Amino acid sequence: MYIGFSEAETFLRNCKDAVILTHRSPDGDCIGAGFGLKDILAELGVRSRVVCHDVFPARYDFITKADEEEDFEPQTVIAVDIADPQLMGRYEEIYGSRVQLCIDHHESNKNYAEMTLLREKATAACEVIYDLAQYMGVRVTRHCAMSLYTGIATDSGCFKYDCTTPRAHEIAAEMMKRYDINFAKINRVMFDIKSRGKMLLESKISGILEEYLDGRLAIIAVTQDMMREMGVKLEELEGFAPMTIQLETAEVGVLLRQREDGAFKCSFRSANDVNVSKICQALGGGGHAKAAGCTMSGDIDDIRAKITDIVRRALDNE
Ligand SMILES: [Mn+2]
Repeated sequence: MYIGFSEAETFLRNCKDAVILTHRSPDGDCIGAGFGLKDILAELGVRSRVVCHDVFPARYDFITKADEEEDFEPQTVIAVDIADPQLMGRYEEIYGSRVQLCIDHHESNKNYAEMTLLREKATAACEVIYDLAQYMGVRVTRHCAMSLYTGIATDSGCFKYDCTTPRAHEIAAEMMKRYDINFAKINRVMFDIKSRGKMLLESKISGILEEYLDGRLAIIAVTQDMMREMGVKLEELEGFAPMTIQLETAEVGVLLRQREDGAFKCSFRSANDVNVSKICQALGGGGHAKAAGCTMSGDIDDIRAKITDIVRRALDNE
């Protein structure tokens, strides 16, 4: 059932001992939304714990390492920024079918929760959570503001993707004025700095970018062997997907990252009009019109062929 702010407020004010689920391969938005919501629940006197299938990357330590974990048996299950229970990883089995409240902004949301607060136009789940906090009149702490800002900044590509709403800028401005957040440092950590391995990989990656369909499709495929060779972990390749559509002819770009189990995590980006959310939904995934993802298993050449075929058809239908 889709709900609005007032039902979400009633639910949050009356819940207790909540587990907050974030998606696997966690990004700034699900991490910021999870910990931002945890702060808001704390203001309401509700204990909560943020969980994820994967370890939170170290660059988010300023968000994730803020307080001591409390031990309790969850009575409430909340999901943030999770369009599909599959994205919960090992938590799907435990909580996937009993999520009470989902707060999300993906048009591909599967409506799997009892109640879903979905704002498809929002830049980030963090934008929805900030607006909800304002609606509820709950105090937003500086840590909460930094968490939510991080989600909005990362999902908007530092306010430059066209999913960026006027509201995202307004919230960023409010956070600068009211909470004195260190936005320059956050953005440097999120967008500018990289490990030496990643810098080396970046130069290597420019060399392995493959062009298909007369350059209208660009694919970068990084296997486990390559990651080992370069000394980088899969999560350090977060943020490489936009590189695929830096190629001036590219309409669609795909970053393929091989997981340890052999399957490929596929991150699609659209430069212009191709809706990659639709493509990814056809491949069992989902996301946004210009940034979406799915998982594909099998032989890398077959995956390339399948992607080329589906992108060709999407371009033909334009
Ligand atoms: Mn998001």
